[in-house]
Amino acid sequence: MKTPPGLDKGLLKAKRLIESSEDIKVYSHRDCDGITAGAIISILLERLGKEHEIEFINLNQVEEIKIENELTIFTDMGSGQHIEEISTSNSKIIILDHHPPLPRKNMKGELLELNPMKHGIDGSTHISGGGMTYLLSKKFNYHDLSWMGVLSAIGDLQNSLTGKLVGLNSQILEDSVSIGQIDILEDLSIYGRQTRPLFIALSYFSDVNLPITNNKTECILLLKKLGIPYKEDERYRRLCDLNMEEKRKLFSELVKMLSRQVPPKYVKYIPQLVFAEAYDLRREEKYTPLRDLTEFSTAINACSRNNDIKLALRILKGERGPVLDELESVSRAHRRYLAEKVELIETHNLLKQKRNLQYFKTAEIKDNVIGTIAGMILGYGDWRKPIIGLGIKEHGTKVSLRCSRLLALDGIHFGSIISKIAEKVGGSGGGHAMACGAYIPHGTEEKFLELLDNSLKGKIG
Ligand SMILES: [Mn+2]
Repeated sequence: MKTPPGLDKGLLKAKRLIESSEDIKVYSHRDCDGITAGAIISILLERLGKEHEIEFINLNQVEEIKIENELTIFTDMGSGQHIEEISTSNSKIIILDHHPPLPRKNMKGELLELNPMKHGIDGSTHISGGGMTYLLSKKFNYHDLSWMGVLSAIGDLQNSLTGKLVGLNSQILEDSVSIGQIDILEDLSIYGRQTRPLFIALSYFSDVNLPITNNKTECILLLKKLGIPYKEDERYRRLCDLNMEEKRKLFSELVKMLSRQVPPKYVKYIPQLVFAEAYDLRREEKYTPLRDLTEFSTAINACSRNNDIKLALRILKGERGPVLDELESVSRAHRRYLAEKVELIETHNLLKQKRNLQYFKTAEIKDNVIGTIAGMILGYGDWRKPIIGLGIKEHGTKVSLRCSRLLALDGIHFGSIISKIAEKVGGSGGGHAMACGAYIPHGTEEKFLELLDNSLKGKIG
C-alpha cells in the first residue's frame, strides 16, 4: 500500500514548516502509541538541531493549552479535540493523528492536519499516531525510525484482531525489515513469547475458556501429551524456544480444543485466533522484554501507567544497561497492581452478569488500566459476552470494553456501538472492534449498560 498523494503532499508541507521553524512545542498522548510518536518526533527534531520541548498529556487537557510557540505539533492526538478553541491568529499547528477527525469551524492561524481518515484510510487498523509521525520522519530520510512506527501500531492494538499488520502499517514494517531491524515470524497468538515460561503463557490464552485457561497444571499436561518439553536443563522453555514442528503441533491442538468449545458459527474464525505474526527486534537480546514488539509495548505501557514517561523515552531512544533494571522494577510493580485488582474483582464478586454483557464497577482502579483488567477478567467470566469495566473517577466514569476476538471476527464492531451509546447518555467514546472505551457522566452508568445490553440482543452467542 502506498501513501495516498494527498497525504504525501501534506507530509512534505509539514517538512517545510518544520524546517522553517526555530521554536517548536510538541504535545503527545500518554499511551504507548503517543509516547512512541513523541519519541520519533523528538529524535527527528534533535537530528535537525531544532529547539523543542515535548509534553505528554491526556486528551481532556488539549483544550486547556495556551499556544506560545512559533510551531505547535500534536502527535497521536488533536484530531478529536477542539483545536480551533486554542488557536490564535498567528498560531501554526501540525496534527499527526489517526483518530476520527472533527469538523473545524472558526479555526484561526494556520492548521495542517494530517490524518489517514481524511484519505479514506482506516485509522484503527492501517496506521497509528506513531506511524503517521514515522511517515513524516521518512520525508527527512530517517528510515531507521520505522521500527518505532511498528511498535506504535502494536501498542495501539492495530494487529490484534487479525494477528497481522495491514495497510500502511505493513509498509512501515517492510521499511524496518528491509534495513534489518525486524524479523517477522509465523507464530502462535500467545502473549509473552520471550519472557514467560510457555506453560504460564498458555494458561492466559483467554479468548474462549478452555481446560487450560488459568490452569498451569493442565498446561503442563497438555505440553507433555504433545511431546513438547516444557523444561530444558532445569530452565522453563518459552514460546520463542519452540521449533516449527512443535509450534505446528500446539497450533493444531489449540484449534481442536477451541472447535470443541465454540458454537458452529465461530468455527471458521478459529485459525485466526490461534495464529499470529510475531515481530522480533533483532538487536535486542533474546529472552528480554524488548526483543518481542508486543512485550516491548507492554513495557512502555507499564512506564506510562507508573507516570514514568521519562523512562519510556530513555528506552525508546536506545539507552540500555541500568535503565533495564529500572524497567524491570516498573514492570514488576505494574504486574503486581494488575494482579491485585483482578483479585479484588474476584474476591468481592464485582463481576455482574446481564443478558448480553458482563460488567464491573469500581473506584479502586486507575482509569488507564481498566481496559487491561477487563481483558484479564475475560478468562474468568463468560467469553461469549463482552466485558465492561466502569471506573468511577472524579469528573466522570471511564468505560472500557473488551471481548473475545470471536465476537469481533463475527462482525460486531464494539467501537462504533459504544460511541453511539456513550453519546446517548451525554458522553463520548470509540475505538477498535474488540477493544474500545468511553467517558460518560456520573449517574448514567445504569442507563448506559441497559442501552448496550439491549443493542446486543440477538447478536451475541
Ligand atoms: Mn494512537
